Amino acid sequence: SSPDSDSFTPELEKAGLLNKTKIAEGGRKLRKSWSPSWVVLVGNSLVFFKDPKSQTPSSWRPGNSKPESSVDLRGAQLLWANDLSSKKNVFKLRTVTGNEFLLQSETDSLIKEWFNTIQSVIHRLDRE
Ligand code: I3P
Repeated sequence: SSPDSDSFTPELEKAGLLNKTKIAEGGRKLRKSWSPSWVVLVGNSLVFFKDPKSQTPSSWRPGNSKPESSVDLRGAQLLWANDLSSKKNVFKLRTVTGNEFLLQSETDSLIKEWFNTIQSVIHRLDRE
């Protein structure tokens, strides 16, 4: 794509279904509550949507799907965190504002891809 479109259209890097729980908000610990989330990595943000499988077909239209929340990856930290859960394949994402999320998949290859892709975005932003 042209330099012009690059500067205006954030690049969609990755999208898929992961298990998610938020474990801290502004540094304050939260009670874990795992649920499936449709996760989209676009530009400098990780954006969370409701699990599309739990929605009615009519609600799952691009214009109809409001993000549940979104995370700015600038200055974020990413760590494998199998010590923080009884589940396998868990990593922790911590934002500069002290929000912490665990993300998990039963599929080893899938969670590794997510980890590597998010890590590369964080490192790119660190260099800017
Ligand atoms: C939690 C729930 C979580 C579990 C968490 C439990 O119980 O079972 O799935 O986390 O473990 O406390 P509740 O539903 O009563 O809140 P994992 O699945 O990640 O192990 P934890 O407290 O040891 O983190």
